[in-house]
Amino acid sequence: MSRNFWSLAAAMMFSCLLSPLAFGQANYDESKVGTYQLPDPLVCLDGTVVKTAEQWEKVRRPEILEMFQREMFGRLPKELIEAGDHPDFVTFKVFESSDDALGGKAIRKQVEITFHELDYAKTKKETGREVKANLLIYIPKNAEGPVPAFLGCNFMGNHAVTNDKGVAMRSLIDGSAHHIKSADPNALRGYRANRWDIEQVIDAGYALATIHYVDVVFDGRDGIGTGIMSLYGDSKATEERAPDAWGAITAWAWGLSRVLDYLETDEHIDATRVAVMGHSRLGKTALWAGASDPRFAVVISNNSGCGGAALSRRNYGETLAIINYNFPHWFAKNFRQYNADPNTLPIDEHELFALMAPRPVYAASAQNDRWADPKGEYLSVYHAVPVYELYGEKPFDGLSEPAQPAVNQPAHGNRMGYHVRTGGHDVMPFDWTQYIRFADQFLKK
Ligand code: GTR
Repeated sequence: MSRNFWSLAAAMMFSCLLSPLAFGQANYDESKVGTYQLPDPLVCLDGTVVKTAEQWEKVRRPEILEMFQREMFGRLPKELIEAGDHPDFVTFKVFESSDDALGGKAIRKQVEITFHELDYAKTKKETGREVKANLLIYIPKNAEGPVPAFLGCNFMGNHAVTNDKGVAMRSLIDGSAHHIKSADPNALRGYRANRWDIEQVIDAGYALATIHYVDVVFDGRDGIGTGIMSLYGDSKATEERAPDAWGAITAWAWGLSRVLDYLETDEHIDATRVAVMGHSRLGKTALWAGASDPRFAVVISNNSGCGGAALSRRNYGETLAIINYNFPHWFAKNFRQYNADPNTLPIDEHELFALMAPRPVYAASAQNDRWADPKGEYLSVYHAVPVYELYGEKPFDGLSEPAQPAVNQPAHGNRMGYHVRTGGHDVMPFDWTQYIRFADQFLKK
């Protein structure tokens, strides 16, 4: 084993152990979860009960979206809201492509995304303050195009999702989830290939698109104000930002929407058929991207846990107090108000799922990933069902019961899906098989 291997392993173990140790005991006893009452997604702030999809879309959905922005994830800066989709200060350049990738099965494309200062369209000047991100895309060669796609952020760089030596490195090792430092930039090449079953995706006729989230904003306590946050908004450090200003998850999600802007221009991809998917903190990001940008056709959360798929009101595994302490940069500062008593939060995560309706949405848990509260992840899906029913979508049997579907027995309903598999916090080929099977119902012509 190389020294690099051991320093990587030590760094990973340290970062995994840190959170639970620093915060005393997380509860893993179902009898101590506590009693709670979830906010009703179908009751408006003025007490009106939502009876139609139209009322949901006009009144209640905007109310819930506003509360998620204000109280939890934080708002985009005004100028980004005003710029909408396809902002003229974000540009794309294909800098590499090959039609002989993955043993000849796939086309590989690499696109440099440049986030410019706001007045770029006027000045056309590169000021040296641009932020750049690399987008990696694999497109199946044997499928009739334009093809549907899976899109997600990755943790350790595009070169870490595959052993394909053609993938450019954007060097950034610092600031990725596990703070791995190594003198050898190649140390991470293929390091996370196990989580990205690209062959399975390609063989199923989907493209795969991914960016390294750290290209957008650094993932660390001092991440606020870095990356694109240094270009847009008030660029203040974590503790100085406005209570409802964006956290890193909002920035990463906005980055995913910009990737979708690019995909809309790519002749190989049908951008109306893109599933946004993410694991863990990037699963939280995928959910928030899906809620914020209705162009995402399918939304998938893999083991996203607290602040993602899991109900905040259940005292099981990671809690709001723990997550806000460990990761103060992920959410709006307002979110911390609910540390002591999540029951006072005006929203809960079932309503994040409801924001996707009627688009297909999926949550996956892992049996040993108790930190993420698998049952709480299921209950969010279950409690979003009434909103989907406004659209006449009868949920599949397995999703109409408060009891979690059995382990390794995916419940794929009409537009909602869930599974819990054996194993731990990870993305496994089994997970991809389910996502493809679920997505096939909606994204295959
Ligand atoms: C953990 C964190 C989780 C989850 C995970 C990850 O430390 O407590 O909420 O997001 O990191 O992203 O890997």
